[in-house]
Amino acid sequence: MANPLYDRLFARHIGNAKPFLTLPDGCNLSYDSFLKKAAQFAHVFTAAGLAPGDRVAVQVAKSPEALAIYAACAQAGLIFLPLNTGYTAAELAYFVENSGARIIICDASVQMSLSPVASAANAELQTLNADGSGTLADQAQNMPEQYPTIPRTKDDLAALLYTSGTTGRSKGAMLTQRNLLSNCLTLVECWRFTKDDVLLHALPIFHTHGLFVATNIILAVGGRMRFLPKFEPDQIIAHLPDATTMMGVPTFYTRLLNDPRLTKKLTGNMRLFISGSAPLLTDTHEEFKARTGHEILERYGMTETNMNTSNPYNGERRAGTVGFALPDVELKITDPDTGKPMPVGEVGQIEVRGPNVFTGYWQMPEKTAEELRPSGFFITGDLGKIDADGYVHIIGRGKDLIISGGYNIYPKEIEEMLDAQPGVLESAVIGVPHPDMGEAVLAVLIAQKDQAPDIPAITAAISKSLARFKHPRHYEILPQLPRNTMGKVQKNALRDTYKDTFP
Ligand code: MCA
Ligand code: AMP
Repeated sequence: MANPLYDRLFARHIGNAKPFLTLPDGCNLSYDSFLKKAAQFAHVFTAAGLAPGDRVAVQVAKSPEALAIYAACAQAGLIFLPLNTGYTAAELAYFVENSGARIIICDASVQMSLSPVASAANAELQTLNADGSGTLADQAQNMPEQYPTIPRTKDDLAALLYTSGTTGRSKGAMLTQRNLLSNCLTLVECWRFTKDDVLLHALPIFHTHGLFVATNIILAVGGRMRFLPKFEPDQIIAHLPDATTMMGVPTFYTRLLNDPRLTKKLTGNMRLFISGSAPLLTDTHEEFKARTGHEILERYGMTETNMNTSNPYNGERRAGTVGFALPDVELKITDPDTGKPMPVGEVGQIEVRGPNVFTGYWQMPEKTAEELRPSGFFITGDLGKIDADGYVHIIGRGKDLIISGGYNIYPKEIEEMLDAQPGVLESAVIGVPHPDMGEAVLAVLIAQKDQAPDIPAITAAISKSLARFKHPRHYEILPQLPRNTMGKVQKNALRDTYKDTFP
Protein backbone atom coordinates (compact mmCIF):
# COMPACT_ATOMS: atom_id res chain seq x y z
CA MET A 1 0.00 0.00 0.00
CA ALA A 2 1.28 3.41 -0.90
CA ASN A 3 1.80 6.72 0.81
CA PRO A 4 3.05 8.94 -2.05
CA LEU A 5 4.49 11.74 0.08
CA TYR A 6 6.28 9.49 2.54
CA ASP A 7 7.44 7.07 -0.16
CA ARG A 8 8.91 9.76 -2.42
CA LEU A 9 10.47 12.08 0.13
CA PHE A 10 11.34 9.87 3.09
CA ALA A 11 11.12 6.08 2.65
CA ARG A 12 13.82 5.91 0.00
CA HIS A 13 16.34 7.25 2.55
CA ILE A 14 15.75 4.55 5.17
CA GLY A 15 19.10 2.92 5.90
CA ASN A 16 20.99 5.78 4.22
CA ALA A 17 23.94 6.89 6.35
CA LYS A 18 24.41 10.08 4.33
CA PRO A 19 24.17 13.31 6.35
CA PHE A 20 20.78 14.98 6.03
CA LEU A 21 21.32 17.81 8.51
CA THR A 22 24.53 19.47 9.63
CA LEU A 23 23.79 21.00 13.03
CA PRO A 24 25.18 24.21 14.58
CA ASP A 25 27.78 22.23 16.55
CA GLY A 26 29.10 20.77 13.29
CA CYS A 27 27.70 17.27 13.93
CA ASN A 28 25.82 15.53 11.15
CA LEU A 29 22.50 13.78 11.51
CA SER A 30 22.12 11.03 8.92
CA TYR A 31 18.98 10.39 6.92
CA ASP A 32 18.65 7.03 8.64
CA SER A 33 18.91 8.45 12.18
CA PHE A 34 16.43 11.18 11.29
CA LEU A 35 13.91 8.66 9.96
CA LYS A 36 14.30 6.39 12.98
CA LYS A 37 13.47 9.35 15.23
CA ALA A 38 10.44 10.10 13.06
CA ALA A 39 9.27 6.47 13.28
CA GLN A 40 9.53 6.62 17.07
CA PHE A 41 7.44 9.80 17.14
CA ALA A 42 4.87 8.13 14.88
CA HIS A 43 4.61 5.32 17.42
CA VAL A 44 4.03 7.83 20.23
CA PHE A 45 1.19 9.42 18.25
CA THR A 46 -0.41 6.08 17.49
CA ALA A 47 -0.07 4.98 21.11
CA ALA A 48 -1.82 8.21 22.14
CA GLY A 49 -4.80 7.10 20.06
CA LEU A 50 -4.32 9.42 17.08
CA ALA A 51 -5.84 8.08 13.86
CA PRO A 52 -5.11 9.00 10.23
CA GLY A 53 -6.49 12.44 9.45
CA ASP A 54 -6.03 13.75 13.00
CA ARG A 55 -4.27 17.11 13.41
CA VAL A 56 -0.96 17.51 15.23
CA ALA A 57 -0.40 21.13 16.35
CA VAL A 58 3.28 21.96 16.78
CA GLN A 59 4.72 25.15 18.28
CA VAL A 60 8.37 24.38 18.97
CA ALA A 61 11.81 25.82 18.28
CA LYS A 62 13.56 24.82 15.07
CA SER A 63 15.41 21.55 15.63
CA PRO A 64 15.93 18.21 13.87
CA GLU A 65 13.27 16.75 16.16
CA ALA A 66 10.79 19.45 15.11
CA LEU A 67 11.36 18.46 11.49
CA ALA A 68 11.06 14.78 12.41
CA ILE A 69 7.49 15.47 13.61
CA TYR A 70 6.66 16.45 10.03
CA ALA A 71 8.10 13.15 8.78
CA ALA A 72 6.26 11.26 11.53
CA CYS A 73 2.96 12.84 10.52
CA ALA A 74 3.53 11.92 6.87
CA GLN A 75 4.30 8.32 7.84
CA ALA A 76 1.36 7.96 10.23
CA GLY A 77 -1.14 9.71 7.94
CA LEU A 78 -1.60 12.60 10.37
CA ILE A 79 -2.09 16.24 9.41
CA PHE A 80 0.89 18.39 10.35
CA LEU A 81 -0.05 21.81 11.76
CA PRO A 82 3.05 23.96 12.41
CA LEU A 83 2.64 27.25 14.30
CA ASN A 84 4.77 30.37 14.57
CA THR A 85 6.79 30.27 17.80
CA GLY A 86 5.91 33.93 18.37
CA TYR A 87 2.20 33.27 18.84
CA THR A 88 0.78 33.87 22.29
CA ALA A 89 -1.38 31.35 24.16
CA ALA A 90 -4.44 33.41 23.18
CA GLU A 91 -3.55 33.14 19.49
CA LEU A 92 -2.81 29.44 19.83
CA ALA A 93 -6.15 28.75 21.49
CA TYR A 94 -7.92 29.70 18.28
CA PHE A 95 -5.81 27.44 16.03
CA VAL A 96 -6.24 24.48 18.35
CA GLU A 97 -9.95 24.99 18.73
CA ASN A 98 -10.54 25.64 15.02
CA SER A 99 -8.47 22.70 13.80
CA GLY A 100 -9.69 20.28 16.46
CA ALA A 101 -6.07 19.24 17.01
CA ARG A 102 -5.78 16.02 19.05
CA ILE A 103 -2.32 16.81 20.33
CA ILE A 104 -0.31 20.00 20.97
CA ILE A 105 3.47 19.87 21.07
CA CYS A 106 5.12 22.89 22.69
CA ASP A 107 8.24 24.07 24.47
CA ALA A 108 8.27 23.22 28.19
CA SER A 109 8.51 26.95 28.98
CA VAL A 110 4.96 27.53 27.71
CA GLN A 111 3.47 24.28 28.98
CA MET A 112 1.71 25.99 31.90
CA SER A 113 0.13 28.69 29.75
CA LEU A 114 -1.01 26.17 27.12
CA SER A 115 -2.38 23.68 29.60
CA PRO A 116 -5.82 25.38 29.77
CA VAL A 117 -5.86 25.60 25.96
CA ALA A 118 -5.23 21.86 25.70
CA SER A 119 -7.82 21.03 28.36
CA ALA A 120 -10.47 23.19 26.72
CA ALA A 121 -9.88 21.45 23.39
CA ASN A 122 -9.56 18.02 24.97
CA ALA A 123 -6.14 17.73 23.34
CA GLU A 124 -3.08 15.98 24.71
CA LEU A 125 -0.12 18.24 25.58
CA GLN A 126 3.45 17.09 24.95
CA THR A 127 6.70 19.05 25.19
CA LEU A 128 9.67 19.26 22.87
CA ASN A 129 12.45 21.71 23.69
CA ALA A 130 15.04 23.28 21.40
CA ASP A 131 17.63 20.72 22.53
CA GLY A 132 15.35 17.81 21.63
CA SER A 133 14.42 16.98 25.23
CA GLY A 134 10.87 16.87 26.59
CA THR A 135 8.00 14.46 27.16
CA LEU A 136 7.78 13.58 23.46
CA ALA A 137 11.43 12.52 23.38
CA ASP A 138 11.03 10.64 26.68
CA GLN A 139 8.16 8.59 25.33
CA ALA A 140 9.80 8.08 21.96
CA GLN A 141 13.07 6.69 23.21
CA ASN A 142 11.72 3.22 23.95
CA MET A 143 9.63 2.99 20.82
CA PRO A 144 10.62 0.83 17.81
CA GLU A 145 12.70 2.56 15.13
CA GLN A 146 10.54 1.23 12.31
CA TYR A 147 6.92 2.14 11.79
CA PRO A 148 4.47 0.49 9.38
CA THR A 149 3.68 3.40 7.03
CA ILE A 150 -0.03 4.24 6.87
CA PRO A 151 -1.44 4.09 3.32
CA ARG A 152 -2.57 7.42 1.89
CA THR A 153 -3.56 8.80 -1.49
CA LYS A 154 -2.39 11.99 -3.13
CA ASP A 155 -5.75 13.56 -2.27
CA ASP A 156 -5.31 13.06 1.45
CA LEU A 157 -4.36 16.07 3.55
CA ALA A 158 -0.73 16.30 4.62
CA ALA A 159 -0.73 19.69 6.32
CA LEU A 160 -2.92 22.46 7.63
CA LEU A 161 -1.24 25.88 7.56
CA TYR A 162 -3.05 28.86 9.01
CA THR A 163 -3.01 32.07 7.05
CA SER A 164 -4.45 35.35 8.24
CA GLY A 165 -7.63 36.71 6.79
CA THR A 166 -8.53 40.20 5.61
CA THR A 167 -11.64 39.92 7.71
CA GLY A 168 -12.42 37.49 10.46
CA ARG A 169 -10.09 34.92 11.88
CA SER A 170 -7.21 32.99 10.33
CA LYS A 171 -8.05 30.27 7.88
CA GLY A 172 -6.47 26.83 7.76
CA ALA A 173 -5.23 26.12 4.24
CA MET A 174 -5.71 22.42 3.53
CA LEU A 175 -2.70 21.07 1.65
CA THR A 176 -2.80 17.62 0.12
CA GLN A 177 0.04 15.23 -0.57
CA ARG A 178 -0.37 16.11 -4.27
CA ASN A 179 0.02 19.85 -3.54
CA LEU A 180 3.29 19.35 -1.70
CA LEU A 181 4.79 16.67 -3.91
CA SER A 182 3.97 18.18 -7.28
CA ASN A 183 5.39 21.57 -6.32
CA CYS A 184 8.58 20.21 -4.84
CA LEU A 185 9.32 18.00 -7.87
CA THR A 186 8.66 20.93 -10.21
CA LEU A 187 11.05 23.15 -8.24
CA VAL A 188 13.76 20.47 -8.19
CA GLU A 189 13.72 20.58 -12.00
CA CYS A 190 13.43 24.34 -12.36
CA TRP A 191 16.19 25.12 -9.88
CA ARG A 192 18.42 22.12 -10.85
CA PHE A 193 18.74 20.63 -7.37
CA THR A 194 20.81 17.43 -7.02
CA LYS A 195 22.06 15.19 -4.21
CA ASP A 196 25.27 17.23 -4.19
CA ASP A 197 23.51 20.38 -3.02
CA VAL A 198 24.10 21.78 0.44
CA LEU A 199 21.35 24.22 1.39
CA LEU A 200 22.06 26.91 3.96
CA HIS A 201 18.84 26.77 5.99
CA ALA A 202 18.22 29.78 8.27
CA LEU A 203 14.45 30.18 7.78
CA PRO A 204 11.84 29.15 10.32
CA ILE A 205 10.23 25.76 9.65
CA PHE A 206 6.67 26.73 10.51
CA HIS A 207 5.99 28.36 7.14
CA THR A 208 5.84 27.06 3.58
CA HIS A 209 9.12 28.74 2.65
CA GLY A 210 11.45 27.05 5.16
CA LEU A 211 9.34 23.92 5.56
CA PHE A 212 8.05 22.77 2.20
CA VAL A 213 10.09 24.72 -0.34
CA ALA A 214 13.48 24.21 1.29
CA THR A 215 13.08 20.91 3.12
CA ASN A 216 11.01 18.97 0.61
CA ILE A 217 13.39 19.83 -2.21
CA ILE A 218 16.41 18.59 -0.25
CA LEU A 219 14.55 15.42 0.76
CA ALA A 220 13.52 14.81 -2.83
CA VAL A 221 17.11 14.87 -4.11
CA GLY A 222 18.86 13.44 -1.04
CA GLY A 223 20.95 16.57 -0.47
CA ARG A 224 22.14 18.08 2.80
CA MET A 225 21.04 21.09 4.83
CA ARG A 226 23.18 23.27 7.08
CA PHE A 227 20.42 23.64 9.64
CA LEU A 228 20.74 26.91 11.58
CA PRO A 229 18.31 27.91 14.36
CA LYS A 230 17.73 31.36 12.84
CA PHE A 231 19.20 33.97 10.51
CA GLU A 232 22.35 35.30 12.09
CA PRO A 233 24.86 37.02 9.78
CA ASP A 234 27.98 35.61 11.49
CA GLN A 235 26.68 32.08 11.03
CA ILE A 236 25.71 32.67 7.41
CA ILE A 237 29.10 34.17 6.64
CA ALA A 238 30.81 31.24 8.36
CA HIS A 239 28.92 28.63 6.38
CA LEU A 240 28.52 30.18 2.93
CA PRO A 241 31.82 28.69 1.71
CA ASP A 242 30.53 25.18 2.43
CA ALA A 243 27.07 25.68 0.89
CA THR A 244 25.78 25.62 -2.69
CA THR A 245 22.34 27.20 -2.25
CA MET A 246 20.38 29.43 0.11
CA MET A 247 16.73 30.44 0.33
CA GLY A 248 15.79 33.62 2.13
CA VAL A 249 13.40 36.50 2.54
CA PRO A 250 14.65 39.90 1.26
CA THR A 251 15.73 40.89 4.80
CA PHE A 252 18.38 38.13 4.63
CA TYR A 253 19.88 39.76 1.56
CA THR A 254 19.76 43.36 2.78
CA ARG A 255 21.35 42.31 6.08
CA LEU A 256 24.10 40.42 4.25
CA LEU A 257 24.75 43.45 2.05
CA ASN A 258 25.31 45.49 5.21
CA ASP A 259 28.20 43.16 6.07
CA PRO A 260 31.56 43.95 4.46
CA ARG A 261 32.50 40.27 4.62
CA LEU A 262 30.04 39.51 1.81
CA THR A 263 32.29 39.16 -1.24
CA LYS A 264 32.69 37.21 -4.48
CA LYS A 265 35.24 35.00 -2.78
CA LEU A 266 32.96 34.18 0.14
CA THR A 267 30.16 33.10 -2.19
CA GLY A 268 32.42 31.35 -4.70
CA ASN A 269 31.03 27.87 -3.89
CA MET A 270 27.40 28.97 -4.17
CA ARG A 271 25.42 28.17 -7.30
CA LEU A 272 22.05 29.69 -6.37
CA PHE A 273 20.53 32.32 -4.07
CA ILE A 274 16.71 32.33 -3.99
CA SER A 275 14.43 35.01 -2.56
CA GLY A 276 10.72 35.11 -1.85
CA SER A 277 7.86 35.78 0.61
CA ALA A 278 8.12 39.55 0.08
CA PRO A 279 9.24 41.84 -2.75
CA LEU A 280 12.97 41.97 -3.39
CA LEU A 281 13.92 45.52 -4.29
CA THR A 282 15.66 46.00 -7.63
CA ASP A 283 18.43 47.83 -5.75
CA THR A 284 19.03 44.79 -3.57
CA HIS A 285 19.18 42.52 -6.62
CA GLU A 286 21.67 44.80 -8.34
CA GLU A 287 23.84 45.48 -5.31
CA PHE A 288 24.03 41.77 -4.57
CA LYS A 289 25.09 41.06 -8.14
CA ALA A 290 27.76 43.75 -8.02
CA ARG A 291 29.15 42.47 -4.70
CA THR A 292 29.02 38.72 -5.31
CA GLY A 293 28.49 38.15 -9.01
CA HIS A 294 25.28 36.23 -8.18
CA GLU A 295 21.88 37.16 -9.52
CA ILE A 296 19.32 36.37 -6.82
CA LEU A 297 16.52 34.26 -8.27
CA GLU A 298 13.17 35.66 -7.14
CA ARG A 299 10.05 33.51 -7.03
CA TYR A 300 6.47 34.01 -5.87
CA GLY A 301 4.33 31.80 -3.70
CA MET A 302 1.67 31.60 -1.04
CA THR A 303 0.67 29.35 1.80
CA GLU A 304 -2.37 28.25 -0.21
CA THR A 305 -0.42 27.41 -3.34
CA ASN A 306 3.21 26.74 -2.52
CA MET A 307 5.21 28.25 -5.38
CA ASN A 308 3.52 29.73 -8.46
CA THR A 309 6.21 31.49 -10.46
CA SER A 310 9.97 31.69 -10.70
CA ASN A 311 12.61 33.59 -12.57
CA PRO A 312 14.55 31.26 -14.86
CA TYR A 313 17.59 29.27 -13.80
CA ASN A 314 19.10 29.84 -17.21
CA GLY A 315 18.12 33.06 -18.88
CA GLU A 316 17.49 36.54 -17.63
CA ARG A 317 16.53 36.86 -13.96
CA ARG A 318 14.68 40.11 -14.28
CA ALA A 319 14.89 42.28 -11.16
CA GLY A 320 11.55 43.54 -9.88
CA THR A 321 9.69 40.57 -11.37
CA VAL A 322 8.86 37.11 -10.09
CA GLY A 323 9.53 35.43 -13.44
CA PHE A 324 7.26 33.01 -15.24
CA ALA A 325 4.50 30.67 -14.12
CA LEU A 326 5.99 27.28 -13.19
CA PRO A 327 5.55 24.59 -15.86
CA ASP A 328 2.49 22.98 -14.25
CA VAL A 329 0.91 26.23 -13.00
CA GLU A 330 -1.51 28.36 -15.02
CA LEU A 331 -1.46 32.04 -14.11
CA LYS A 332 -3.76 34.75 -15.41
CA ILE A 333 -4.43 38.40 -14.69
CA THR A 334 -8.11 39.21 -14.38
CA ASP A 335 -10.37 42.18 -13.87
CA PRO A 336 -11.31 42.20 -10.16
CA ASP A 337 -14.89 43.23 -11.00
CA THR A 338 -15.70 40.88 -13.87
CA GLY A 339 -13.12 38.09 -13.51
CA LYS A 340 -12.34 38.47 -17.23
CA PRO A 341 -8.70 38.23 -18.43
CA MET A 342 -6.87 41.55 -18.77
CA PRO A 343 -4.82 42.50 -21.83
CA VAL A 344 -1.04 41.97 -21.68
CA GLY A 345 0.69 44.66 -19.63
CA GLU A 346 -2.38 45.73 -17.69
CA VAL A 347 -2.74 45.37 -13.95
CA GLY A 348 -5.36 43.07 -12.47
CA GLN A 349 -5.74 40.37 -9.86
CA ILE A 350 -3.48 37.34 -10.08
CA GLU A 351 -5.25 33.98 -10.33
CA VAL A 352 -3.52 30.60 -10.38
CA ARG A 353 -4.50 27.00 -11.07
CA GLY A 354 -2.53 23.78 -10.88
CA PRO A 355 -1.72 20.70 -8.80
CA ASN A 356 -0.06 23.03 -6.28
CA VAL A 357 -3.29 24.84 -5.38
CA PHE A 358 -4.83 23.89 -2.02
CA THR A 359 -8.24 22.26 -1.69
CA GLY A 360 -9.87 24.91 0.49
CA TYR A 361 -9.98 26.38 3.98
CA TRP A 362 -10.57 24.02 6.88
CA GLN A 363 -14.29 23.95 7.67
CA MET A 364 -14.89 27.29 5.95
CA PRO A 365 -16.81 26.48 2.75
CA GLU A 366 -17.97 30.09 2.28
CA LYS A 367 -14.44 31.52 2.51
CA THR A 368 -13.24 28.78 0.17
CA ALA A 369 -15.96 29.63 -2.36
CA GLU A 370 -15.02 33.32 -2.24
CA GLU A 371 -11.42 32.65 -3.28
CA LEU A 372 -11.39 29.33 -5.12
CA ARG A 373 -13.41 29.37 -8.34
CA PRO A 374 -15.30 26.26 -9.50
CA SER A 375 -12.89 26.25 -12.47
CA GLY A 376 -10.03 25.59 -10.02
CA PHE A 377 -8.51 29.07 -10.31
CA PHE A 378 -7.51 30.57 -6.95
CA ILE A 379 -7.85 34.33 -6.53
CA THR A 380 -4.58 35.18 -4.80
CA GLY A 381 -5.45 38.69 -3.59
CA ASP A 382 -2.24 39.97 -5.20
CA LEU A 383 -2.31 42.52 -8.00
CA GLY A 384 0.02 42.10 -10.93
CA LYS A 385 0.69 42.23 -14.62
CA ILE A 386 2.47 40.14 -17.22
CA ASP A 387 4.88 42.07 -19.41
CA ALA A 388 5.41 41.58 -23.14
CA ASP A 389 8.18 39.03 -22.45
CA GLY A 390 5.95 36.99 -20.13
CA TYR A 391 7.52 38.03 -16.82
CA VAL A 392 5.05 38.40 -13.97
CA HIS A 393 5.26 41.62 -11.96
CA ILE A 394 3.60 41.92 -8.55
CA ILE A 395 2.31 45.46 -8.40
CA GLY A 396 0.54 45.48 -5.09
CA ARG A 397 -1.97 43.74 -2.93
CA GLY A 398 -5.71 43.81 -3.21
CA LYS A 399 -5.75 42.42 0.30
CA ASP A 400 -5.01 44.68 3.25
CA LEU A 401 -1.80 42.84 4.10
CA ILE A 402 1.49 43.93 5.66
CA ILE A 403 4.60 41.80 5.06
CA SER A 404 7.28 42.44 7.66
CA GLY A 405 10.50 40.45 7.38
CA GLY A 406 8.53 37.83 5.45
CA TYR A 407 5.81 37.47 8.08
CA ASN A 408 2.26 38.29 7.05
CA ILE A 409 0.34 40.63 9.30
CA TYR A 410 -3.31 41.55 8.81
CA PRO A 411 -4.19 45.04 10.11
CA LYS A 412 -7.74 44.10 11.07
CA GLU A 413 -6.61 41.88 13.92
CA ILE A 414 -4.45 44.67 15.39
CA GLU A 415 -7.07 47.37 14.81
CA GLU A 416 -9.70 45.37 16.69
CA MET A 417 -7.36 45.11 19.65
CA LEU A 418 -6.37 48.79 19.57
CA ASP A 419 -9.99 49.92 19.27
CA ALA A 420 -10.76 48.11 22.53
CA GLN A 421 -8.08 50.00 24.50
CA PRO A 422 -9.02 52.78 26.95
CA GLY A 423 -8.93 56.23 25.38
CA VAL A 424 -8.99 54.91 21.80
CA LEU A 425 -11.98 55.77 19.65
CA GLU A 426 -10.74 54.04 16.52
CA SER A 427 -7.55 53.07 14.75
CA ALA A 428 -5.99 52.31 11.39
CA VAL A 429 -3.00 50.04 10.99
CA ILE A 430 -0.79 50.27 7.92
CA GLY A 431 2.53 48.99 6.62
CA VAL A 432 5.21 51.57 5.84
CA PRO A 433 8.63 51.06 4.21
CA HIS A 434 11.29 49.80 6.61
CA PRO A 435 14.97 49.45 5.70
CA ASP A 436 15.43 46.10 7.46
CA MET A 437 12.02 44.39 7.46
CA GLY A 438 10.76 45.73 4.12
CA GLU A 439 7.62 46.97 5.83
CA ALA A 440 6.91 47.86 9.44
CA VAL A 441 3.60 48.13 11.29
CA LEU A 442 2.43 51.67 12.07
CA ALA A 443 -0.73 52.43 14.02
CA VAL A 444 -2.77 55.60 13.73
CA LEU A 445 -4.98 56.19 16.75
CA ILE A 446 -7.94 58.51 17.16
CA ALA A 447 -8.48 59.49 20.79
CA GLN A 448 -11.85 59.41 22.50
CA LYS A 449 -13.13 62.87 23.38
CA ASP A 450 -10.90 64.58 25.96
CA GLN A 451 -8.72 61.51 26.39
CA ALA A 452 -5.12 60.73 25.52
CA PRO A 453 -4.27 57.10 24.70
CA ASP A 454 -1.48 55.79 26.91
CA ILE A 455 0.89 54.11 24.40
CA PRO A 456 3.03 52.14 26.89
CA ALA A 457 -0.15 50.82 28.55
CA ILE A 458 -1.56 49.88 25.15
CA THR A 459 1.64 48.06 24.21
CA ALA A 460 1.56 46.16 27.48
CA ALA A 461 -2.08 45.25 26.99
CA ILE A 462 -1.73 43.92 23.44
CA SER A 463 1.41 41.95 24.37
CA LYS A 464 -0.76 39.48 26.23
CA SER A 465 -2.63 38.41 23.14
CA LEU A 466 -0.63 39.46 20.08
CA ALA A 467 2.66 37.98 18.85
CA ARG A 468 5.55 40.44 19.12
CA PHE A 469 6.16 40.65 15.36
CA LYS A 470 2.63 42.09 14.91
CA HIS A 471 3.11 44.94 17.39
CA PRO A 472 3.08 48.44 15.94
CA ARG A 473 6.62 49.84 15.79
CA HIS A 474 5.32 53.39 15.73
CA TYR A 475 2.14 55.18 16.83
CA GLU A 476 0.60 58.41 15.55
CA ILE A 477 -2.36 60.13 17.21
CA LEU A 478 -4.63 62.07 14.82
CA PRO A 479 -7.85 64.04 15.34
CA GLN A 480 -9.59 61.90 12.70
CA LEU A 481 -8.95 59.30 10.02
CA PRO A 482 -8.95 60.32 6.34
CA ARG A 483 -12.04 58.83 4.72
CA ASN A 484 -13.45 58.84 1.20
CA THR A 485 -17.01 59.84 0.37
CA MET A 486 -18.17 56.29 1.10
CA GLY A 487 -16.73 56.60 4.62
CA LYS A 488 -13.93 54.09 3.93
CA VAL A 489 -10.59 54.81 5.59
CA GLN A 490 -8.09 55.96 2.98
CA LYS A 491 -5.13 53.82 3.91
CA ASN A 492 -3.24 54.89 0.79
CA ALA A 493 -3.28 58.47 2.06
CA LEU A 494 -1.97 57.33 5.46
CA ARG A 495 0.71 55.17 3.82
CA ASP A 496 1.81 58.19 1.80
CA THR A 497 1.87 60.53 4.81
CA TYR A 498 3.97 58.18 6.92
CA LYS A 499 6.14 56.61 4.23
CA ASP A 500 9.34 58.19 5.61
CA THR A 501 8.82 57.20 9.25
CA PHE A 502 11.67 54.70 9.15
CA PRO A 503 14.42 56.23 7.00
C1 MCA B 1 11.39 39.26 14.37
N1 MCA B 1 10.78 40.40 14.80
C2 MCA B 1 10.02 40.87 13.81
C3 MCA B 1 10.16 39.95 12.76
N2 MCA B 1 11.01 38.98 13.13
N3 MCA B 1 9.23 41.96 13.75
C4 MCA B 1 8.56 42.15 12.62
N4 MCA B 1 8.64 41.31 11.54
C5 MCA B 1 9.44 40.20 11.60
N5 MCA B 1 9.50 39.36 10.56
C6 MCA B 1 10.89 41.11 16.05
C7 MCA B 1 11.52 40.38 17.18
O1 MCA B 1 10.49 39.84 17.98
C8 MCA B 1 12.31 41.48 17.89
O2 MCA B 1 11.43 42.15 18.72
C9 MCA B 1 12.69 42.43 16.81
O3 MCA B 1 11.75 42.19 15.75
C10 MCA B 1 14.07 42.28 16.26
O4 MCA B 1 14.39 40.94 16.13
P1 MCA B 1 15.59 40.44 15.25
O5 MCA B 1 16.51 39.64 16.13
O6 MCA B 1 16.17 41.50 14.44
O7 MCA B 1 14.81 39.50 14.30
P2 MCA B 1 15.33 38.21 13.73
O8 MCA B 1 15.21 37.11 14.71
O9 MCA B 1 16.67 38.45 13.13
O10 MCA B 1 14.25 37.90 12.60
C11 MCA B 1 14.10 38.68 11.47
C12 MCA B 1 13.96 37.73 10.28
C13 MCA B 1 12.89 36.68 10.66
C14 MCA B 1 15.29 37.05 10.01
C15 MCA B 1 13.56 38.53 9.09
O11 MCA B 1 11.68 37.33 10.96
C16 MCA B 1 12.70 35.64 9.60
O12 MCA B 1 13.43 34.65 9.55
N6 MCA B 1 11.70 35.81 8.74
C17 MCA B 1 11.36 34.86 7.71
C18 MCA B 1 9.90 34.63 7.73
C19 MCA B 1 9.47 33.55 6.73
O13 MCA B 1 10.01 32.46 6.70
N7 MCA B 1 8.45 33.86 5.95
C20 MCA B 1 7.90 32.97 5.02
C21 MCA B 1 6.39 33.07 5.13
P3 MCA B 1 11.92 43.10 19.90
O14 MCA B 1 11.57 44.47 19.46
O15 MCA B 1 11.13 42.62 21.04
O16 MCA B 1 13.38 42.90 20.09
S1 MCA B 1 5.62 33.37 3.61
C22 MCA B 1 5.61 31.89 2.82
O17 MCA B 1 6.00 30.86 3.33
C23 MCA B 1 5.18 32.01 1.38
C24 MCA B 1 4.66 30.71 0.89
C25 MCA B 1 6.36 32.41 0.51
O18 MCA B 1 6.16 32.96 -0.56
O19 MCA B 1 7.49 32.13 0.91
P1 AMP C 1 1.67 33.78 2.86
O1 AMP C 1 0.22 33.93 2.95
O2 AMP C 1 2.40 33.90 4.14
O3 AMP C 1 1.94 32.52 2.17
O4 AMP C 1 2.23 34.95 1.96
C1 AMP C 1 1.94 35.00 0.61
C2 AMP C 1 2.04 36.40 0.10
O5 AMP C 1 3.39 36.85 0.14
C3 AMP C 1 1.65 36.50 -1.35
O6 AMP C 1 0.25 36.55 -1.52
C4 AMP C 1 2.35 37.77 -1.76
O7 AMP C 1 1.58 38.90 -1.39
C5 AMP C 1 3.62 37.72 -0.93
N1 AMP C 1 4.79 37.27 -1.71
C6 AMP C 1 5.35 36.05 -1.75
N2 AMP C 1 6.43 36.05 -2.57
C7 AMP C 1 6.54 37.31 -3.05
C8 AMP C 1 7.46 37.97 -3.94
N3 AMP C 1 8.50 37.35 -4.49
N4 AMP C 1 7.24 39.27 -4.21
C9 AMP C 1 6.20 39.94 -3.65
N5 AMP C 1 5.32 39.39 -2.81
C10 AMP C 1 5.49 38.09 -2.51
